[in-house]
Amino acid sequence: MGSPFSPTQSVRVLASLRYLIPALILLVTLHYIRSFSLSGSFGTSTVNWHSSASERLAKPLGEASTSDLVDLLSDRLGNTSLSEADIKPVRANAVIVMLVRNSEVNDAAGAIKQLEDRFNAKYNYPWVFLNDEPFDENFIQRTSQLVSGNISFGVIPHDHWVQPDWIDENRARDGRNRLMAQNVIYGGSISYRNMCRFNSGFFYRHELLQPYRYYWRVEPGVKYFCDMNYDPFLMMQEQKKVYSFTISLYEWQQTIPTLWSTVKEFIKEFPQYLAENNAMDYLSNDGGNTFNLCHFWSNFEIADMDFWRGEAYSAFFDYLEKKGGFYYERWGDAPVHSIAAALFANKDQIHFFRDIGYRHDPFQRCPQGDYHSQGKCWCDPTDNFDYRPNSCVQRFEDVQAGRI
Ligand SMILES: Nc1nc2c(ncn2[C@@H]2O[C@H](COP(=O)(O)OP(=O)(O)O)[C@@H](O)[C@H]2O)c(=O)[nH]1
Ligand SMILES: *[C@@H]1O[C@H](CO)[C@@H](O)[C@H](O)[C@H]1NC(C)=O
Ligand SMILES: *[C@@H]1O[C@H](CO)[C@@H](O)[C@H](O)[C@H]1NC(C)=O
Ligand SMILES: [Mg+2]
Repeated sequence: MGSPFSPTQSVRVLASLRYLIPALILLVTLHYIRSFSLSGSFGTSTVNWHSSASERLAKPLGEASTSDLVDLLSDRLGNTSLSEADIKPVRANAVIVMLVRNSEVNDAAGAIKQLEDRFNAKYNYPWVFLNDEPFDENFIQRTSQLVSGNISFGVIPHDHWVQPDWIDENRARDGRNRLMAQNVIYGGSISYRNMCRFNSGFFYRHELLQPYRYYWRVEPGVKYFCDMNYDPFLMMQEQKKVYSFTISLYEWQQTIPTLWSTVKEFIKEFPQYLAENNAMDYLSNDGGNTFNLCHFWSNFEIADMDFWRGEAYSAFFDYLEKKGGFYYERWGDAPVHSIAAALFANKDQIHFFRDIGYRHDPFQRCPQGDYHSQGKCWCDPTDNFDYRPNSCVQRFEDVQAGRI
């Protein structure tokens, strides 16, 4: 069993260089490299190419400047008209994003350190931290020293965060009291509702996220158990995925009493947004009449912000927003994102990361079998939420494989 995603050869050679040459040059280069590979194993030829390139540069490839690489490639390709413009970073247009409070700095540091060690130290994707108030010096200092890529700190625009004026506060208070009486977690919290609404409809509009397409959502305190041996952003891009998850479970019905009826109204009004090969059967056991509460746990997300920015989701979010359910009930960004991904994307555009070991209290998933060893995972493989009774992973897999 291989890794779930084999990067193309072109990506692998140049990913280790962290530079990408336009496709044409790439093909020529690879042809050249392969024609000199004696063992016939691509891995070996990569190593050969690395070491001979390093020798020629008289320095490790990681220290090569762009102009060094231009020289090297010009020489290899016998093309003297290459310029720095022909060499582009091999990374996706992606960012790692964390919404977090100053008071959570220790948990933030733990999550950052793990994602850097397991993945990002090799790729140096930028980090963006968002907060409803300015980050303090301590937070900035503690986090800046941990990251390998660029780092920025943003404050969320007031209107993207607070309960809108047009919300009927009496009705909202009744809703909070009702959930508190039912002992629903965060039932009485306004800030939690702000957070859910922001993550549903606003984070991808933040100024600091505008330059980017893909994002990886990270929460303070989460754990990453395994090494990532490839770039999941590039996998998403190459395989045209729009959304991905590690844990899938049932939502608390009390937090979303009218969400599904709102979804059905929306579909009736805008049937054009339903994807042809959608994953409705992941969300519903009766063809869409009722919601089975299955959703993807959104504290982990690697996804395409252009999907949220697109016509279907924008119309969907506006529709939900007008109903006021983020405040009158306690609609979570997890069911909102999940429903949208399942209905407006092709079911093959949703990816389950079987190879990512992940924990957000109180649940974790731990990769099994070869995934566990290939990722050098440190989690207990028997402590795995995937096929527990409260998990919807089986249903997702059945739907994706066409068994449901
Ligand atoms: N800046 C800021 N971040 C928040 C606030 N409330 C929640 N968050 C962040 O939003 C994410 C989800 O909140 P969390 O408390 O972990 O909710 P849970 O995972 O559903 O238990 C985390 O990244 C929190 O740090 C808030 O009031 N301000
Ligand atoms: C040399 O590189 C330039 C710049 O990318 C390209 O336009 C040109 O076609 C290349 N020439 C050959 C012979 O490959
Ligand atoms: C960091 O930001 C600078 C300035 O915007 C940019 O030139 C550079 O490429 C970025 N580095 C990384 C690793 O993203
Ligand atoms: Mg959390």
